[in-house]
Amino acid sequence: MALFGELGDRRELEKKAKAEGRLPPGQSLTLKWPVLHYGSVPAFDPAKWDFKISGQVEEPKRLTWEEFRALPQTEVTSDFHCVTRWSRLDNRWKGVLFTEVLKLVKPKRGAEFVLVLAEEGYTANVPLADLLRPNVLFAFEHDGAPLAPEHGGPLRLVVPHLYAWKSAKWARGFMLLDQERLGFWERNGYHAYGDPWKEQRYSGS
Ligand SMILES: Nc1nc2c(c(=O)[nH]1)N[C@H]1C(S)=C(S)[C@@H](COP(=O)(O)O)O[C@H]1N2
Ligand SMILES: [Mo]
Repeated sequence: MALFGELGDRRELEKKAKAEGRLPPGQSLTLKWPVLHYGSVPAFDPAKWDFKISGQVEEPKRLTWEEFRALPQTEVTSDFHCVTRWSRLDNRWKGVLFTEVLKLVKPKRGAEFVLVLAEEGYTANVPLADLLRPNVLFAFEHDGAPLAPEHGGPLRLVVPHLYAWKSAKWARGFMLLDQERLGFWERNGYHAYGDPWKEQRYSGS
């Protein structure tokens, strides 16, 4: 009977989330946390890991794992919407705000676009202005526990107001650009921007 109990809870919570306007159109609520990515989970070696900021900056920057962990840390709570139609609410993330990382470089004029770079060549494009929001961060903790490797540990980007493919797992840096360059899923048919509230799922939608 526990199963019916769980289903009942989920439906109730989904109704509530809808009523509160927290569920974008076409999304359903999940209480679990699905694992979704292309390719395999990369191995993490703190001695070899680095984080690189490149492109349209006065001077490129490289941080070691130790240096990245020493940056000021913040906790934010946000909702997570996957284009495959599940949403997970109230995720508690801890990490380093994008704005904090950006302080380490001097962007050139016209650097309005970002290509986020992750392990194994995964990329995601996001306008710089979107990454400056106060709840966008590179996270290494979720709900009080270290981010599991399958969820992007040791470090993932979290961009709550866009579909979750923008929230690159296994992030290793980003490139500032003066022209938009499409990321991995965006080149494969997903929307260049990906606003879940406008259901910008696929390019042309
Ligand atoms: N590096 C990388 N990050 C990725 C992906 C991926 O394929 N590779 N998939 C994205 C998609 S489509 C989603 S829904 C979320 C899923 O995150 P989760 O597995 O932690 O739920 O990760 C995003 N980040
Ligand atoms: Mo997704």
